Amino acid sequence: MRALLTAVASLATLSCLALGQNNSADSRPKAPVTTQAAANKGNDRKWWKEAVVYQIYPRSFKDSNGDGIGDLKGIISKLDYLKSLGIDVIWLNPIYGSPNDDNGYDISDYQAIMKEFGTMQDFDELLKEMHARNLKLVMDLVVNHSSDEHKWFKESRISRSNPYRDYYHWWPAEKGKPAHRWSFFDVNADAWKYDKATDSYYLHYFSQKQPDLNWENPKVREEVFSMMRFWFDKGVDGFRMDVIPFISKDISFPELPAEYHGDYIKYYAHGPHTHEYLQAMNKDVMSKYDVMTVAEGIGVSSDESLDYVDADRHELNMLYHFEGVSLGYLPNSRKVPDPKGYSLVEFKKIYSKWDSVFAQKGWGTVYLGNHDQPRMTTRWGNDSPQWRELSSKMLTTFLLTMRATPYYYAGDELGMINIKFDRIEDYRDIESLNWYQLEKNSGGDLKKFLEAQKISARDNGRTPFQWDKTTNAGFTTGTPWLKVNSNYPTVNVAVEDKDPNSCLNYFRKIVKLRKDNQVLVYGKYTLLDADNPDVYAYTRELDGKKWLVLLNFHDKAASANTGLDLSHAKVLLGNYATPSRDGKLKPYEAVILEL
Ligand code: ISL
Ligand code: CA
Repeated sequence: MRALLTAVASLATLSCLALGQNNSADSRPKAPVTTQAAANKGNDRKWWKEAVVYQIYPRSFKDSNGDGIGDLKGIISKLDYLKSLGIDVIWLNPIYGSPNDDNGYDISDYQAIMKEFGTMQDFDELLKEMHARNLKLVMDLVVNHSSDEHKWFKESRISRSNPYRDYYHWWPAEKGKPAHRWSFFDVNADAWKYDKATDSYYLHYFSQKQPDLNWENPKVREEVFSMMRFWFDKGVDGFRMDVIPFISKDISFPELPAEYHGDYIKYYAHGPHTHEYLQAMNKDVMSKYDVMTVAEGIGVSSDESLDYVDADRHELNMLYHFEGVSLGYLPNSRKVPDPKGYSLVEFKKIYSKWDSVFAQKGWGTVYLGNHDQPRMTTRWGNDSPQWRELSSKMLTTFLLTMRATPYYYAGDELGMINIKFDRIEDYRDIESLNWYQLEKNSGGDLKKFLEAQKISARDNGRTPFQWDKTTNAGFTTGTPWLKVNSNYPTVNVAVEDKDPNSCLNYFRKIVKLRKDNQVLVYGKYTLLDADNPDVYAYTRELDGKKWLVLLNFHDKAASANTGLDLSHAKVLLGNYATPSRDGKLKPYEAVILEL
């Protein structure tokens, strides 16, 4: 139990995600790049550094056929909207064949499209139409595990001598119970599942329907690499790599080494061959295409991140850390928010530290929302009617002005907020359902658990996208797979499109500002007034240009003490009609000044 609690704690201390983008006008298949060394030296400029990545959770974006589930045709029908945002890259969560135990993160066919989402023909059309609009497509690569319904696993479990046996991690029962491993999504939090057919246990870091692939087997690596080439040959522009730091395991499966002190996530991210496998992947696959890659940097600390993204190492381009999004949860809890809120001083420290990691080499990412996170406005801003729009625009300002590729989550441009379900029956996410069961089995306080989930549950970020004020926000004509937020009559694309001061139009403006001004991409970042508990202040500098970003994270007026002369400052963008020019900020005020 103690191990379980610490592991859950370490989960809470993680944070989650992000991706990058492009600017080459287009075209597939891509010409092989020269040499990786020439292409990727030091701090060179790259399309994916200059990109704004926009993440779509396909299940929740737009349903074209009334079955209540978003699909590829739905996305195709909204490409002009996506283009209108000014973004460059779209990252799609998994759209492959899947029985949907974990909404597509359990893949049964890596080279097919999920039935609910459409056909390969729809996919080809989507890619073609995106490229015609100069939008790049990044797919999700989920290769730490497959579905138990994948052909490989079905074969693997038949007999100990099956040719696919070593595609997964098996432990023969006659050797006794294997050393404990913790599982993210298991009602007993146990990552070993006994399988009668061969009297053996198999490993599943995630749900029982997500067995871990055995990367120590060269055949598995070759299968994955050839599958990646299949998608790159189609013209896909990159991969976001799901829990990629977990792929390599010590297959003797020893007791947890003492140095990890019950911190399974950290242990999982420190397998013996991770970097060797990523280098092989780069050499055999990525180096042959002009594509971008971003790791879900789960379990990776700031001082290890360059091992993944230093161009000289020929592994990946970017990584998204979990330190930022983990702030403000109570230790040893299932993402229970600290009643005192989070400390802005800590927040600034974390993002400034991560900026400094990539000051000379590699490249960073920044995000506040994704499909594993609650809505950013609820979690990091203020979702009350009075402050929703202002705080949401303030957070958008932060994301679009950092020296890192922004990964912006669909719906955040509208200022969407958490749905805050009262009942467990409304949840669909395996994580919440499983944790509820764990809580119940251990006699925990279910009411308290449900209160915490209103802030932190993943389903808050997965409710249907809000298009207009018609039934179900125009997402579906049927019954949506997850309830629609009741604020949809006012928070939606149709309404915001017409309002020059909406969150949506603010997002469009700031994306354009970033795209037009490389100072926001490559400019040096300097944190000012670090101890100010209310204001996040920083400058960005490039080629003689100096811009100042001031963000008030709280609902009271606050002043920034930057020590800079603001008398000639010019306002470039702000979230109030009359933006502050003197460093005295209104509640949740955001302003970008040219000095
Ligand atoms: O959100 C999380 C941490 O706050 C975890 O729930 C999450 O499982 C973890 O970050 C790993 O995430 C990725 O792999 C999972 C999948 O459920 C997530 O959606 C995915 O992003 C298993 O494939
Ligand atoms: Ca559908």
